[in-house]
Amino acid sequence: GSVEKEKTLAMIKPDGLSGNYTDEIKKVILESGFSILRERVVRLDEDGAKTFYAEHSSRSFFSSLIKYMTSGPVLAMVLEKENAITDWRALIGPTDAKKAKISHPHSIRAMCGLDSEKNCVHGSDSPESAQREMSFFFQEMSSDEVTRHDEL
Ligand code: DGI
Repeated sequence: GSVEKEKTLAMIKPDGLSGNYTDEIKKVILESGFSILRERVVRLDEDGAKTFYAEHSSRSFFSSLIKYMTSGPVLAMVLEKENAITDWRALIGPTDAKKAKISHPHSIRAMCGLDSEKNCVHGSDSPESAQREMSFFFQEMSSDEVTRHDEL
């Protein structure tokens, strides 16, 4: 039978793009068995960044986060493999890149992140977030296409 595949939204944040980490990160993605189904470079405006991170709107770091996320272009990607959501989160490592360098030295955030805000990459944290975030960046992906996990 066919392997159950799952999709997730990955993003290389402004510091990752400006620091020229894209090729290195894509190499890790492909070597880890993910397919990159779609990719798009986007310059988020303030409204877009606030929508993407709406769940954090009451946090003390929100305005700083929005300023950072609008400081330069990001690269959004749809990744696919079995257990894509969990496996991509594991690969990127903990939110705080400083801690990641100690506890998860081989993680992507350890490789290219700076701290708890400028942490280089994003990964959806649940199937619901993945669906919302893929639709955010790739409006042409119908919710059906986003939720179907068994094609190919
Ligand atoms: O899912 P994560 O990106 O690992 O982490 P999250 O959903 O808790 O937070 C979303 C983003 O918000 C995170 O990637 C960077 C920012 N952030 C989280 N915690 C802090 C933070 N930014 C600052 N300045 N300080 C924080 O404690």
